[in-house]
Amino acid sequence: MVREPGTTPFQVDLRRHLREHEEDRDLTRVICEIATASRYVINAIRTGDLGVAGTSNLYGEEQLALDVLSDRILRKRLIHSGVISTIASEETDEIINVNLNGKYSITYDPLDGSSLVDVNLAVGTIIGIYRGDNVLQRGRNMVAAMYILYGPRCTLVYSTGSGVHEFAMNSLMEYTLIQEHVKMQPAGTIYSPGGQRNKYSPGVEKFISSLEAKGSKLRYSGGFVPDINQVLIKGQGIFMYPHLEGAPNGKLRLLYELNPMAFIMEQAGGAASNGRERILDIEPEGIDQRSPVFIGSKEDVAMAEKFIAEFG
Ligand code: FDP
Repeated sequence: MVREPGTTPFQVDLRRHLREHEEDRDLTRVICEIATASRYVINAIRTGDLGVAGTSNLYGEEQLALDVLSDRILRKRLIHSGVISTIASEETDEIINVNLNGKYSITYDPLDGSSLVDVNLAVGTIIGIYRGDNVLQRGRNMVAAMYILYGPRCTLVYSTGSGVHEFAMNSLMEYTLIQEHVKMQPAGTIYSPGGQRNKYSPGVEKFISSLEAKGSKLRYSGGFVPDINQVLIKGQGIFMYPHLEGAPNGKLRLLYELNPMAFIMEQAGGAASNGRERILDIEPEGIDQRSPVFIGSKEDVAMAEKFIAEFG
């Protein structure tokens, strides 16, 4: 549903938005369970001890590292939904069969960028949703993707294949609509480059030089979710974590990180490539597969592909 200008979109909460879009009831349930789980994750991030797994807190209780805790919170809610067949989490890196009759399967990174929590930078949760019991398939088969960004504000972005919608958590810890149908401009003026530049291939180096030459500004936090969110919500620019000397597949994980973000970016009119082909077309060989990524405004991604085709 496209809302008429002049209406008050901030009144619309996530469940109502899904209902208005006539989403499948079970899919609505999954998305709402994840939204509920994120309340506990944000609470853990904001108030939890910054201990490492296996140590004790002030009260002598054993602590869980935040990423382990976030994984447990999400897994519990997903299982509780009753409609999940299979889950694969970046934290455990194994496929867990939950319910033979479940309608959906989930890939997730419960707390991406967890190494940034101690320096108080933004982190996030990334989710990919497939119909059926198979998580090891091309990203283009996904039926929905979402992420939650735990920053100064907590925001949730989702797509079920008909546009990208942004919500913010209010004082009651409910998500209310900020904007519908987020759109990417064809070219951008910000860039967010991961990895070490002295390990870039000649093609990537030339691409970066071309961005600098056109006056693009560097905008990089080191957290995949906030860095992607910046490009998406500004509606322009490019994030990349390229192939590096000694790391031909880059760093980021196809199933847990790249496919959901590629799905969302394409839904917003942007593009996502490994430098040679669409991220969503890559046939995964394992759940821990990594891939280089260039994601954002279409023309910027096409330019990266052009430099890589020519110079490697
Ligand atoms: P982190 O290792 O802190 O969890 O995929 C994880 C990730 O962070 C991304 O959030 C981020 O974009 C990337 O790794 C940063 O990688 P480098 O450590 O190579 O900078």
